[in-house]
Amino acid sequence: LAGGHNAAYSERVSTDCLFCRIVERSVPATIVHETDTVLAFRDIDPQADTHVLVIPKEHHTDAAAMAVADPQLAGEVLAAAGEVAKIDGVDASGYRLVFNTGKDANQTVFHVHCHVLGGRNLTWPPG
Ligand code: DGP
Repeated sequence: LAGGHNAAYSERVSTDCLFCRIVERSVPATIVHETDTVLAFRDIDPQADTHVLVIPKEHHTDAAAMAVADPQLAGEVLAAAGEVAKIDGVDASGYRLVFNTGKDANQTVFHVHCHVLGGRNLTWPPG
């Protein structure tokens, strides 16, 4: 493995990962909420008045992989998404949580992130 790290280390931290760099503050982001295990920051290309990404600080590729590896952490990401909705004042009006997963969903960053979208009427089905 690159750098001689073992598999367990590689699952926690990916030096090639943009969102791991945001966690370590070497890439700037507008942070709206943080816990010991989770970070929430505004999307660089917002698709609604509220568009925040909630990520676990630990590197996992997608939502299912995170839930299998660490169910508690998956719950903490969802709880933080609820906190973000409260912070932005969209908890009462409603919001959408999205985990794009894989090619057909256009996942572009392979560090799991929950999109919190709100502040407008979100149409269904999504595109
Ligand atoms: P997805 O398609 O689900 O993988 O969404 C990735 C999102 O990440 C996309 O909405 C744009 C956002 N994004 C990409 N690069 C950056 C960045 O450097 N900073 C921030 N804040 N968001 C980013």
